Amino acid sequence: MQYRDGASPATVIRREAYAAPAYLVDTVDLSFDLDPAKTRVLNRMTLRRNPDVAPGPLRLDGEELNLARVLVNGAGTSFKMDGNTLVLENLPEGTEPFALEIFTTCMPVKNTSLSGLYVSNDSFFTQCEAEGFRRITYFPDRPDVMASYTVTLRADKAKYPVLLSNGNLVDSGELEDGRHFAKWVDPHKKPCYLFALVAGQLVAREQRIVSRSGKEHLLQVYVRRGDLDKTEHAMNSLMASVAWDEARFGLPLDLERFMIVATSDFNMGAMENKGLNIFNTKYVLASQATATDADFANIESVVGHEYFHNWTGNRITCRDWFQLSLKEGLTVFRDQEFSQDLCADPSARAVKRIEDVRVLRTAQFPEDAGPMAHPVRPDSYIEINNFYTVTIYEKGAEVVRMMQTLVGRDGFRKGMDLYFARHDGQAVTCDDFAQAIADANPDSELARRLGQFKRWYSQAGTPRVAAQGVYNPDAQTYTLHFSQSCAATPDQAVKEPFVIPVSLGLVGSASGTALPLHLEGQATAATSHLLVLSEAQQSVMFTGIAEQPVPSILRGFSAPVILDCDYSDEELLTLLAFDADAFNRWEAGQRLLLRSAIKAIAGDADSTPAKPLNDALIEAMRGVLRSPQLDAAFKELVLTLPSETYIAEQLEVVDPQRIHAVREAMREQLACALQEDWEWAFEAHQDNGAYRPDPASSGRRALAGMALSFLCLAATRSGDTVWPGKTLQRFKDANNMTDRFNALQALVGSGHALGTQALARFHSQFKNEELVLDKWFALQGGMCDRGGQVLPAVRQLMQHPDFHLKNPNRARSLIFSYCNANPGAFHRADAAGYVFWAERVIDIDAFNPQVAARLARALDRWKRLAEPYRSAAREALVRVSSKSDLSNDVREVVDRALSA
Ligand code: B3K
Ligand code: ZN
Repeated sequence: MQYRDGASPATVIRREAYAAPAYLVDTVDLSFDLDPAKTRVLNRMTLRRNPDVAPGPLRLDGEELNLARVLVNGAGTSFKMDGNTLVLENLPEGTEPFALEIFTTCMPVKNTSLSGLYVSNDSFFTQCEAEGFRRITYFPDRPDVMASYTVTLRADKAKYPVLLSNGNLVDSGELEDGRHFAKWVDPHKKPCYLFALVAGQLVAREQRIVSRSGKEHLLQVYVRRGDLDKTEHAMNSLMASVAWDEARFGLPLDLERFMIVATSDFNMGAMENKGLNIFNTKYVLASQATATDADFANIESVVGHEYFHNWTGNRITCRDWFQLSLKEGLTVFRDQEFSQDLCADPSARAVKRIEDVRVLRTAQFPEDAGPMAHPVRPDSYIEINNFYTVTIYEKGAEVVRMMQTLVGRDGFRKGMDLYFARHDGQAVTCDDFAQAIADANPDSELARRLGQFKRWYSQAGTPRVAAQGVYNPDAQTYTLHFSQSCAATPDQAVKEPFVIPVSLGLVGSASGTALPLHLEGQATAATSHLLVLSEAQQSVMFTGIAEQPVPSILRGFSAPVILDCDYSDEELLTLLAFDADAFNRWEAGQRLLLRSAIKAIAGDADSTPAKPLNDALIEAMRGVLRSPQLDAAFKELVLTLPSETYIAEQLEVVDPQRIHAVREAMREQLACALQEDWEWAFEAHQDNGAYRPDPASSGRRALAGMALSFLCLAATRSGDTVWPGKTLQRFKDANNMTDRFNALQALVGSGHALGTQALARFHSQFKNEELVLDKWFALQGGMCDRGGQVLPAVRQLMQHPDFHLKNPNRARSLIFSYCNANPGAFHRADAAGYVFWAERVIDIDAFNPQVAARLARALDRWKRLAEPYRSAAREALVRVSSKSDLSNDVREVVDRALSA
């Protein structure tokens, strides 16, 4: 394999090879003279040998730095370079602290990778996780080296009036030549990946709060001047986060000042730098005119996520990057719980859970079954940035959730308390976390089976659980037989059984009621039971079951597994109508829809079945839509068809065009068969009051939006002009972005001619709103392909004056929407989609490897594709792989795809 010179060497890093650092850094005193073309960085550290490690040289990481001076205890010293590593051998003997001073310069304006110190819109920002600090100064760039930081920033005052870093501002003032300075001291020790600085023309929304303990804190949200009116929701979300972490986990804010800063050039969502979170504008800025309900919800959860990292990530951090899920899985779990706890009613909680599971199943399950499959705690990597994955984050969160399920909510809180009591201020491992939860709950199933439970950390792949029920009407017993298995993944041929918590209940097939569950020999009469699977095969028997039951298994999606159960259509209809568990009610509907899709896909290959859905299912869907009991948000989820990606995952051989055609036929059928119901749904879910992005009103808007898109679709088929006209009117009159964008999507998605007009109007109305322009590009990249017009349109849009490839949000909005999220348009028989993909991966890799490597993942599942797609996709991968100067990031992704 060939890897690009320069950056980091293309070595495989192995978890087993972990060695404690040879030197510890106690203090770091950084001085920056900020200049876009040449920033000077003076780094004065105190270090000492780690007494637990055999003496050796000091190795400091650095990348793209110009080294000017190295002093040890104030005097010059010899050093050598080993690739990018600065090696110091002649250091003072013994374990006494010594001073090391390093002076370097770097070029922020040329930094297009957005890792390290860079310039965006004339302001300075940093991004250090995972290994960006080495692009700022020479340092042992690893999370288990924790130090106290003092930072002095100097810059031109007119250009950079605001100078921020972690912790507390202890001094500031004027300098000569129109420059000024600010000095910051972080009271907490931290790993260098949590270092941050910001300098620029920014303004802040401020809020003073008093915590439970009576302490005062200052919260600030910094943005560009024109964006201040879009910061209220982010600030409210931050206040809610502070209150929630105190109430639910007893974790207070440990800083006098907590800052969020927004930037429009950012590789991911946000970053939890200590006391100075840096955010993608997408997860800060919102107004009812520019942001959708989904944007408001995402802001709430990302603000929460970064804030919660302050304890789970910052106070207790990772020993090494293999432990990434220690902070990410746990913090995703916490932000999911936060969003659920903010929901007023149980139905909204269930909706949130369904949305989270949908992400897991459409993104993580494919990852677990593809060439990039890796355990929640990986064993090796080449480029750590490739492992900020849905497996580490979302599956990691499910692993934490299972622990909570096994020890109970109170038990989990006790476990968290013990985790902090033991490890506050340390860099630890996933084992340490699991041990604390288990030790705080010694009588739990988790403690009893901890070793086996931890296979969730070490074994990749999605387990399958097969369930079969046997009812004995004479004995009135019902036995459920379970078996579990897990397919091989790259590097892991054989898997041992997992510990799988299966929450279940029984629904009477005739009565539709929840049946009391008597376990053999026990007198409990609950209607829900938690069965813990740990063997390859296991059974459970319930007694006193008076009628044939339908099993409701894996309630609330109690484990991240694929459940195979031979339900009849009637049984699924019973669950859809009666299951007390909202998640499984939704799941039953999805199974029915999926089943119809798969059957149609397998049918006559020469024609697309006009009506893949049978009458019973259509009637059931009508029943859900018209139900007076169910919430609008839940209805919208039930009536949303499984995605093309999710359907593809169920098939051995994937013909993306066939899947697309069948799914479109299903959409049309729902549109036409339920036309009157959609008309009713649209009219009945109007919100006339003031805009509020709460779950109930968002749900109504979502259902009304869905109704519009079905009505426009039906209209294009029937030639009706009333609904497209109404939709255009709504598009024009809407008083919020959700309704406006839903109307736009309905017109564009149905292929109606009015869509073009609306798109043009939308652009001119929002041409000064970056985040709205992203939506405009994304809509067009994700458009339903009718006759192959999407790719030429995407190529055309790349020439649009508002398209900027170097801005990650903009690149994602157009290119990712097409390559990663529009399978029906991307997988073309003429391979032109893949050619486009290869060109973009190579282009972007030249300036931003992290973003390029994400795009490279679009062809992960090429081996499952039917011909001619499969060969064409392989060719495109080979084309990228054969470039000699690829980044390690892209190289690792494409080579894994080709070799797995
Ligand atoms: N910890 C950061 C992600 C950093 C990604 C580096 N490639 C954001 C988060 O998970 O909260
Ligand atoms: Zn995170």
